Amino acid sequence: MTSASLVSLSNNSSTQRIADHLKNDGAVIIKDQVVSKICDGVATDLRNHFDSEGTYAESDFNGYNTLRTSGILAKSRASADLIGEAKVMSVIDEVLLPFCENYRIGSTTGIEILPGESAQVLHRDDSIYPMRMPGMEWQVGVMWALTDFTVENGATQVVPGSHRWMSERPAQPHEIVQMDMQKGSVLLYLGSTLHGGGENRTNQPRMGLINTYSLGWLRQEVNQYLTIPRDVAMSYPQHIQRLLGYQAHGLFLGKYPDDPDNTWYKD
Ligand SMILES: O=C(O)CCC(=O)C(=O)O
Ligand SMILES: [Fe+2]
Repeated sequence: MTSASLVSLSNNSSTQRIADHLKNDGAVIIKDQVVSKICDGVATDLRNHFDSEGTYAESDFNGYNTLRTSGILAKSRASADLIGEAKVMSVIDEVLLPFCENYRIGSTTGIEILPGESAQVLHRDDSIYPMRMPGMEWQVGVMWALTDFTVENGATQVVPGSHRWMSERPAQPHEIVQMDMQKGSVLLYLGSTLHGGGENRTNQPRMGLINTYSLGWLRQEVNQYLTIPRDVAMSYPQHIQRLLGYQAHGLFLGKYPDDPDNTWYKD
């Protein structure tokens, strides 16, 4: 196994190459995966939400100089181009489909780190699930840069290789990596990889959108059925409906009467 580092790959890299880095290193960046216009559209849609409700989630974990807004598909139609982005989905397929038939959105969260915010505690997003099984991943996190991310303005900190640590210990400073990524670039990281928001030492905000995707037989981090009104969910293309959870896992788990794919369910 090669040693772990965080690499930034060009957007014409193969799905396999990107997935290999994600699995080996615990995280990987794809540069310029979408045009900045898409990010600007999402940022514009979320602006009012950041301003009106962005402080509601303040906490020791989330910070007190960071605005957050969630349930993004109810707030930004443009976000579907990021949440269901084809290349990212193909990479997640490689990581999660060995362990499930389909996967879904766990959470969708806009995060604006304001000037003066300190670094977030390093954590594993999959600690919401009360067990770990070495070699098996529960979820993948995807952080889209909606503005340029820099080491100075709070680019996400990552500890490459930490998904393989067998016991808990604090990361040493030399193990923590922070990399710039331009608007439209995307950081993919395993649910078991230590990471956290960076310190913002500039006078400009840093805005990103984190979406998590978890195995289809796990409970979703955020209950999407009670978060995204059903008529809004149904107004999206089918691949987005599926990601929200409108699909069974196999024939039996999560079945529902009007599932277009599951004609077996007639109860
Ligand atoms: O804002 C970031 O860069 C990371 C935030 C994060 O990891 C989290 O809130 O779980
Ligand atoms: Fe996180």
